[in-house]
Amino acid sequence: MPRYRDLTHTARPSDAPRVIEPKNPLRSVDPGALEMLKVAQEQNIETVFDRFVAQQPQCGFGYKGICCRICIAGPCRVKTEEGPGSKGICGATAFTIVARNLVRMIAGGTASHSEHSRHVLHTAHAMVDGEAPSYSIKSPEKLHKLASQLGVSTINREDREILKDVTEIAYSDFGRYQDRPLAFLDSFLTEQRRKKFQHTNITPRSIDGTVTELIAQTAMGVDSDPVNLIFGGLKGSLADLAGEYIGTKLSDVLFGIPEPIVSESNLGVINSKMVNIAVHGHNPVLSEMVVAAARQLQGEAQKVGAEGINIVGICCTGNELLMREGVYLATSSASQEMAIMTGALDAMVLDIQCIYPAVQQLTECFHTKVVTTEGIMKMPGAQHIAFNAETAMEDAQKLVQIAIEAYKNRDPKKISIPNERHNLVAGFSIETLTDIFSKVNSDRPMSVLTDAIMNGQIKGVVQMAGCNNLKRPQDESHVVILKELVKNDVLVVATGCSAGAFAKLGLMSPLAVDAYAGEGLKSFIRMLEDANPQLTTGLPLIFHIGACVDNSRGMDLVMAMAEELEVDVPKVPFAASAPEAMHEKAVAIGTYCVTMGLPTHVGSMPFLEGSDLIYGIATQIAHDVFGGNFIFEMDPQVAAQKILGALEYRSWKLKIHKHAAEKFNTEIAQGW
Ligand code: BF8
Ligand code: SF4
Repeated sequence: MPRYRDLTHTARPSDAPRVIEPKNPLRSVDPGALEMLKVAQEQNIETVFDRFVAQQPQCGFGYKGICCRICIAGPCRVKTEEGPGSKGICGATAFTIVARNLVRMIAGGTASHSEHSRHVLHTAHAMVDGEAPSYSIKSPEKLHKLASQLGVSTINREDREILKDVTEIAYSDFGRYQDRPLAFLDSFLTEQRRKKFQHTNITPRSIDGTVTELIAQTAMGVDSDPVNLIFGGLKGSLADLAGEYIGTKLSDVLFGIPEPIVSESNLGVINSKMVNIAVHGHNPVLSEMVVAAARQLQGEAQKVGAEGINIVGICCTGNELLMREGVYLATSSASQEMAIMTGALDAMVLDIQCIYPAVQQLTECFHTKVVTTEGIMKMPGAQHIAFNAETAMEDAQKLVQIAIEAYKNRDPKKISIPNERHNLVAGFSIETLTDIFSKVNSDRPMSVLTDAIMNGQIKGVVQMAGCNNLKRPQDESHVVILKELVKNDVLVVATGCSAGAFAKLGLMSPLAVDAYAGEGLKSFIRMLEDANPQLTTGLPLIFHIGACVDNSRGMDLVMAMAEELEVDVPKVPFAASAPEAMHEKAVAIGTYCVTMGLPTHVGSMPFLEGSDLIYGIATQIAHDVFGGNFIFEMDPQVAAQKILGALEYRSWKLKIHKHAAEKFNTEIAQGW
């Protein structure tokens, strides 16, 4: 009998409620947000916390995914177990309706990520053509590496020429007509994953084409086969991964590979003596320019009596700037309104995604100027300045000037900045991690990580990602799971608003290693520090690998580990967790994590409980076919145990298979 049995893929979630204390508006564990919430309550200002409570209880049909609005004969709801009420008007049953709704979420997430990446791609392309003079190739090293991955020649060629070829490949990945796999996706898969995707017929042919196909497949009267629908969704999730990969790689080429950098986080980074500009959204193409323009215009701010200009980040554009420029991360998704409520935020510059329409509504009470910049993202009442690659620096300067003007209208009586800020170290690209490992073993850097797992010093790697979702208190699940994992010697890499939670609460600092890491993890991190005396920042408890699109970095990491271990991904002791998943993007990411072969915890229940069949596919059949599976668990303590169980099972099995292969001089068994 095996010592461990991984039961997570057959387990139902614990009976923890889907929404805890639904009528309690105190829904955060972030002290900065809680302090602002008091101000909001005193001044009778409505926030996301009030609106969450007002929505309770949320629609039971929606929760289960059994409401269909795909055609206007509907909305149809599956109301009974049997008879005409058990189907929609067209006869669609629960499994079809649940599957279609889920797949449309994946298509939405894929469209979102790829639209972001397309913007980075357009900028790179415009730069190559000499039409985006404010941008340059900051990392020729990354460009060359990417070119060689894609089979683009670099010999005796100018960097711009190389980038031109790379952008053309990326464009054809978005909209190719030929029947070929996506070049960016294909460039980093293990051979076994590539074959698995071919055999299961989920290799996407183009990103845009896949999104369109999914919308068509899920339209009224098209696909009603739940398995075919879900496999369509899996294909969509791989298109999502390809889109992310393009975004991450090209952002690194244009703005530099992130390197360890010191910064601070939480609302206390807003400075009452300076002009404060928050960049909020996802796209570094805009925010990098705002940072550059602010550096140039410090003098203008001094003319209006400020000490200078302070750029702070919110959500993923905050993550992008944090890891490349050391820009302070003011706050994360659920507390975005709180930045305005400090009364000291002069402008909020927006690009796309995760931006509450409420931020503009709040400016009725505060002087903050809200400015939108992208054609697909406008807000009634907000100013719009179209941001173009051709005129990027002038546009960014205009945005900064708006903030400087707004500074003059500040009401000192309304200023209330929480005294909450924490030091952190961010900026861990795969290149940086490899570099750090190479100081221990220069021939096989990744073996430093995999050996530590094989000899039991650490239990494995968990990639913590995803949003805030107020079904539980903001950040609580991220933090509870993290603490349990690191106490049990798991190496954690983090992205998005999960990274935001750790940054805001002081967990992303070298000091947190002593406070929270188990002995094995502590000794591993200290060993890396000792081998890297040139790293003046020290190493943090959690390795921040970026924004949500940078979940692709995690996939690079797991591929490198798989290669080092000579196995496919489902055998690598690596798991993913989105403790507070919220956005459609998170559904797409979670799905590709499972498809790539990872145990993937999700802490907010997606809308699939209306069909046992779909639930079973996500949690069991996925495991049989791809080696990855969803672990739906709302209770963070229980979730942490399930994730640990999945890691232990993998390393236990891997050790046995490695041992057997050595003993009998055979290949490592590839089963999972
Ligand atoms: O893209 S983690 S709430 S900000 S969707 Fe949004 Fe979720 Fe935050 Fe980053 Ni990602
Ligand atoms: Fe109802 Fe079918 Fe139309 Fe959906 S597609 S709304 S189930 S009739």
